[in-house]
Amino acid sequence: MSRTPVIAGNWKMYKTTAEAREFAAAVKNELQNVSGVEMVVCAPFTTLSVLQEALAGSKIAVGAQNIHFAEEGAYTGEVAPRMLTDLGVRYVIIGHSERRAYFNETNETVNKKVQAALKHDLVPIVCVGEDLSEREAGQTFSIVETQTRAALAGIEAGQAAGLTIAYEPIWAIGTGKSSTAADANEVIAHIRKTVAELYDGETASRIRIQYGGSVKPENIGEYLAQPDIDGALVGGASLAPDSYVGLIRGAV
Ligand code: G2H
Repeated sequence: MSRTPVIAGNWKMYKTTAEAREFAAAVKNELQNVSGVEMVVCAPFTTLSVLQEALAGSKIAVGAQNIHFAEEGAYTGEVAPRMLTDLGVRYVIIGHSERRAYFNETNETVNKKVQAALKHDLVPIVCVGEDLSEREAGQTFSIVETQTRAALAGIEAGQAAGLTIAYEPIWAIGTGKSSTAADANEVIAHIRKTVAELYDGETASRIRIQYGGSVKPENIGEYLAQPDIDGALVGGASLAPDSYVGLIRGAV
């Protein structure tokens, strides 16, 4: 089955509302005629509303970088799924390694967040990936398999097929060191095999699995040429409008 690639920018903790508006104005017309690729920008909560407005009428969807799993409640500083859908947000990154490392996210909270996102028709971009010591110990496959199984626990096949997984080896994030396309494809194929074991071949052939970690316009084509890689989650190289446009052009 052919899967439409998803290219998602992850702005992390960058950009004010004015900078977000400027970005949207610069990319909107440039990318108006693009087809065959889904374009997403995952922005800080404070710029989501402005981006939704500035990108209205374009093919670029807006995503968040986190959610809380509760419907609402006394959770100071948190944002509920329906607060995102209220803005028209479509995607949400869940379990990024920076959140696992700095904000105590676990496989269990990732699963709760995936369930909450799906309940509200948000498309989760679920991040998995090993760190350097795990890679050197030959544990890459078992780490991503454990994370994938945990993230998808209790999720039905139909819903699993519609979500996106991002394989991001932690040692390649923001370091300039990227996994080779062939190595990334091998790990992603293993994640797809895990999905097939959890559900069935049909679900595994529909779910989209991105690569993330120092992707840029110059190397995105190599990743997307691999049979199992269905797009990219891009941090640093998604911030400048020219670079974001370059990523999209490199993907089609
Ligand atoms: C990995 C990636 C985006 P970068 O975190 O999720 O960031 O492309 O800067 O390595």
